[in-house]
Formats: sequence, structure tokens, C-alpha cells
Amino acid sequence: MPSGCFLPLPIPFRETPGADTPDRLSGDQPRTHEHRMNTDQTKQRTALITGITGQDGSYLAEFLLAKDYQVHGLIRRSSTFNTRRIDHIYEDIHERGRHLTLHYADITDANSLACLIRAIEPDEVYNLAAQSHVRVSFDMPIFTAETAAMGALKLLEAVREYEKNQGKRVRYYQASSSEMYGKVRETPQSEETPFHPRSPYGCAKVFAHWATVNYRESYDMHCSCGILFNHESPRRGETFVTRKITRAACRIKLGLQDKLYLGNLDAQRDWGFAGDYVEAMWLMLQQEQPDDYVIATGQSTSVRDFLQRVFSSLDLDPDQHVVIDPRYYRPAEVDLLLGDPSRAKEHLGWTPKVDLDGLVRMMVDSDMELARREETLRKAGHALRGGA
Ligand code: NAP
Ligand code: G4F
Repeated sequence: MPSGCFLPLPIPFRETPGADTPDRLSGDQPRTHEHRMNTDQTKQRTALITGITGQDGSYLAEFLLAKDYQVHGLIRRSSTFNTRRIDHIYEDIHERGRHLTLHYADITDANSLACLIRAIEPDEVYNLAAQSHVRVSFDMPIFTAETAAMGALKLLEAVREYEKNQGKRVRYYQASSSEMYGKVRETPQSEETPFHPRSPYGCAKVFAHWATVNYRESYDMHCSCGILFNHESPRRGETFVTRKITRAACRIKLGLQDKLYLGNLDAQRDWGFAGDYVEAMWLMLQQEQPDDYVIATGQSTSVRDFLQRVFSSLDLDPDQHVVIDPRYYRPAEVDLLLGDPSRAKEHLGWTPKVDLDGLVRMMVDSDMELARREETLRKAGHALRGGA
């Protein structure tokens, strides 16, 4: 049982669960995975996830719970609910033998991180917390660096201090990004491809990546970086391009909106399914030796092609609805990302299970369900925006 300066955090009771709680969405079920493990399987392991309320954090929490971990999540204080993606796995703090515990802290607050690590005594730490939107990072470069770069360093320091004082080994995962390749030096991109970031976010992730490698080399810590290419899901934030497209297309289909405003349609991305990618994070920490791994599908697609696939699947014509709005252009763009996941395949035995068509189907099905609920509420005369 964790002790120390943190009280487990109760999630406020909500009468109506988040509309996209995954237990009710096709193709979005918690999944179980069987793997060869290098660590002692008899002892229940404890993991800390920063960014547990985000897309990846929610899938990772489900994944680890299915493997019988004690999962602890760091969540930041917000004046509105920010636990929508994990409400379905939340266990009340009054329940005995629960497996998921949430704690207030912040990735920018070194003291809260050190305190949390001491209290939880984790075997594994997954650092997923960051301001993760590339376009927003141009508007908020300093906050982006405070979270994505300095946040990672503060967490590494907290883990190093804990290892030094307690004599215990912790396995650490850093959420590195294909955005670090930026203006790519070669295609496809591998672990050996040099970085050339094109955004404050990319620069911050390069710092965090090298800090993680440096802690591995300097202090012999078990630190691994997953260089993850874009991965999406029904839980993807609504302002990332794939989700923006699937959500808008479904609302257009039901007559709830008419126009979709987008930026650069020529950019190409290597898009996979987030549920597959969290498995790779876990596999990295099960290896005897820490290392860095590219996690990608090995297929690249343009935003235009993704748009066409989504609209075609709903018998819609993008030309009738899509308007280019330059405000969504970036001061510097990443034109093409295509990952080479050979090392992950060879060393981790990891391959993606969901292809692009499967991903599109999963996201469209989920957003269509949400759009139908909205339509039903509107038809019944209910107000859809909050406020008491
Ligand atoms: P996401 O949905 O944007 O989630 C980000 C998480 O970070 C959220 O839980 C957010 O909390 C938390 N966070 C932000 N600022 C924080 C702070 N100051 N203190 C504590 N927590 C904070 O991102 P994601 O798609 O799940 O990605 C997870 C990680 O992988 C991120 O580091 C991202 O940069 C990286 N990554 C993502 C991709 C991708 O394609 N998805 C690819 C490569 C790398 P709130 O819920 O309260 O906002
Ligand atoms: O969906 P995006 O915002 O993702 P982006 O910039 O590739 O970043 C995501 O993937 C990274 C991994 O490579 C992560 F590290 C990062 O945290 C994040 O998850 O944009 C994808 C592409 C860009 O080229 C963008 O210019 O779509 C283009 N795009 C065109 N119209 C748009 C829009 N992007 C957004 N967000 N909104 C648009 O209206």
C-alpha cells in the first residue's frame, strides 16, 4: 500500500459516463496480451503512468491492469473533469484490493514527482505526460518545453534519487516522438536517423530523448525511449487531424455540421493504432537491456488520402465540405514521416495488428455513435453545452 505525502485521488461521481467510454465502443475493448517475460512474474508489479488521462495513458493503464499490475496514475488538477478516458477503469478509493490509484501531481513540479516516486515505489515508470500538440507548441513554446523537456528531466532526477537512496532498480520509459526527425534526413527513419526537429514540441522531445539516453549511459539506469510515429484511436484528442476528420465527417453525415476547415493536406504520416503501440512500450521495459526503438507501421499516407478514405466510407465527397484555412498551417512543417520498425520486430517481437483501414473503421464507427447520440439529444430538445 503506498504511503507518504499523497492521498489517493477520488474521481468525482458522474451520472452519465463519458460518451466514448471504451467498454461500449466496437473495436475499442481492453485487450489482453501474452508475452514471454524477462522479469519475475510471481510478484505483483507496480507501475506509475504520467499522462494517464491522455490517449496513450488510458490504453496503457488498461493493458497493465490486464497484466495484474498495481497501476498508479499522475493526474493534474483541473477545474473541469479530465478523467473521461479512464472513468471506465476507475476503482473507488474505498474499495479493498483495488488496482488503480490516481494521485494529484504535475510533470512541471519536481517536488511532487519525487514525493510520488517515494510513495509509490514503482517497478516501472512510463513518462507520457506532455503538451503534445505540435501546432499549439508554436503558441506555447515555453510551456511545451516545461512539460515535454524539463518534465522528463525532473522525473528522471526523481527516479535517480529514489534508486540511489533505496537501492532499487526502476525501469523507465520515455515517450519520444517521430516529430524529432522533422526535416527528415533519410526515408524511412530508423533509430540511427539524425534528428532535425521543426517545432518547439520536436525540440523539447529531442531534449527529453537525449536526457533519457544520458541517464542510461551516465547512471546505468534502465531507461528506454520509444520513438513512436503517429498513433490514433477513437480516444485521440479532437484537434489532431485524424480525429478532427472522422468526427467532422460523421457529424456532416447526420447534418450536424456542413464544413470542415483543415490546413496542409499534403503532409504524410505513418499512422498506427494507439492500442498496438502501448504494448510496445511495455515490451521495451521487459527487456534485460534498455534501448531505443522506432515504433511504426512502415506505411505512410497523406492527410488528403486519410480524408478521402474517411469520407468515401460514409459516401461523402470532401470537395463539397472541406475548406482550407491557412490558420492551421504551421510555421515549419514536417512533410513526410515513415518509420522503419525492424528493430522492434526483431528484438521485441512487436508488429502492429491494426492497419489503416481498420483504424479508419474503428474511428468512424466510434464517432458515428457519438454523432447519433448528439442527434438524439438535439431532436429531444436538450441543450448540449454545459453550465448550470
Ligand atoms: P495526449 O492525449 O495529449 O495526453 C497527454 C497527457 O499529458 C494527458 O494526460 C495530459 O493531462 C498530460 N499532461 C499535460 N500536461 C501535464 C502536466 N503539466 N502535468 C501532468 N500531466 C500533464 O497525448 P498522447 O497522444 O496520449 O501521447 C502520450 C505521449 O506520447 C505524449 O508525451 C506525446 O507527446 C507522446 N507521443 C505521442 C504520439 C502520438 O501520435 N499520439 C507520438 C509520439 C509521441 P490532461 O488530460 O489533464 O490534459
Ligand atoms: O494530427 P497532427 O496534429 O499530428 P502531428 O503534428 O503529426 O503530431 C502528432 O504526432 C507526433 C508523432 O509524429 C506526436 F509526437 C505529437 O504529439 C502528435 O501526436 O497533424 C498531422 C498533420 C500535420 O502535417 C498537420 O499540418 O496534419 C496536418 N494538418 C492538416 N490540417 C492538420 C490540420 N493538423 C491538425 N492538427 N489540424 C488540422 O486542421
